[in-house]
Amino acid sequence: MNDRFLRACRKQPVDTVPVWIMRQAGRYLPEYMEVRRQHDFLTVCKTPELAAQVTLQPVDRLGVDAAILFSDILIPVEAMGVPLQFLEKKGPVLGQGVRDRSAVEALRVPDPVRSLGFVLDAIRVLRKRLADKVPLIGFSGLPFTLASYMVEGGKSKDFAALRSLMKDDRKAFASLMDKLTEATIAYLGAQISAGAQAVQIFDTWAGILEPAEYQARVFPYTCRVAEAVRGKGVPVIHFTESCAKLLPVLKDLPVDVLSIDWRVPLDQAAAAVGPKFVLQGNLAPEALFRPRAELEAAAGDILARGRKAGGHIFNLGHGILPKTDPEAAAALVAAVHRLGRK
Ligand code: 1CP
Repeated sequence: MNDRFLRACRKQPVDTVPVWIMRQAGRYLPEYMEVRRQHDFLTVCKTPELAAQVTLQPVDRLGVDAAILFSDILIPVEAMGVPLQFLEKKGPVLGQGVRDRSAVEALRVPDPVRSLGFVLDAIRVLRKRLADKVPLIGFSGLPFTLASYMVEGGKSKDFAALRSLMKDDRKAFASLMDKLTEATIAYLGAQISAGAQAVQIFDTWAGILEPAEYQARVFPYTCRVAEAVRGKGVPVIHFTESCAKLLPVLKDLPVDVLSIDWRVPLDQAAAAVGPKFVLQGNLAPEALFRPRAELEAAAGDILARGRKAGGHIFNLGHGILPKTDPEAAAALVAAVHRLGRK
């Protein structure tokens, strides 16, 4: 088996730097668009056979060192009682917005085996089909980012409703975070029992908060999730989209890997968090539009900076963009394997 990704997560020696790509299954792949012409996004997520099929597409085409389950961080919110739709141009739409105590009280903490069985089935199908070719990563949103979608009722630019709930009803916000923490721990535990070999926890929007507020009102919940998951014996990767100013807080996270967005040079991130962490990242997704020689030079620069960290897993600094040429993505993977050789 190609286990360089798991070995790197655990700081064991590797022959070359492992690489996978955030959102590696998705709209830039013609074979994904072919599946999407016949099925809407939620149907793909909820049909284990289809979810497994699109998960494997980038593994076959790009030669990445890990597969990541095809799903979405918002899938469990439906099981908690919030209606979920994905509209073609608008993105996710979630009910009326969970904006007061009674709406928080109405949320369920679901049993993932009963209400999210399709995700667990997809994981089981994938472990069989991958036959240990590469490891399978499971994932979940973290309470704060899930809360942001639930409170706003969808994507947001200013997070006004979330900010007012945090300011005006501290108890309701804390109780929402509590429920999401319990739900997330159960969901990730079920993914690991079904066969996920590592998990990535996404807190995409944590960077909208000041570090002190993040530390007091979000970080403790993230730690609860990370500790519970780590207790199950698989590596945990933490991602936030704008991590620079949070690094002094994130350096105390009980996780193995910190995924760094493209705004912070990887060696600077390493200096901020110390050698305890393996760092993941962090090529800007736009670099894949550059001529091949420039793309390789940019990858080489990131590999050099990554040598200053406690360990390095190559990735983009955020999700791959829909206009990316799949050939460029394959060239990047090959370049990382070549240039990262030990
Ligand atoms: O039209 C389509 O086919 C749907 C596009 C799409 C895809 C391919 C969405 C809608 N989600 C996904 C898959 C997805 N989302 C994965 C699959 C595994 C992979 O290949 O990486 C993962 C891990 C996610 C995670 C996710 N969804 C995050 C966290 C990571 C990040 O990018 O910051 C977030 C914030 C979402 C919400 C979401 N789902 C989809 C959209 C368009 C959005 C963003 C909405 C917004 O801007 O707020």
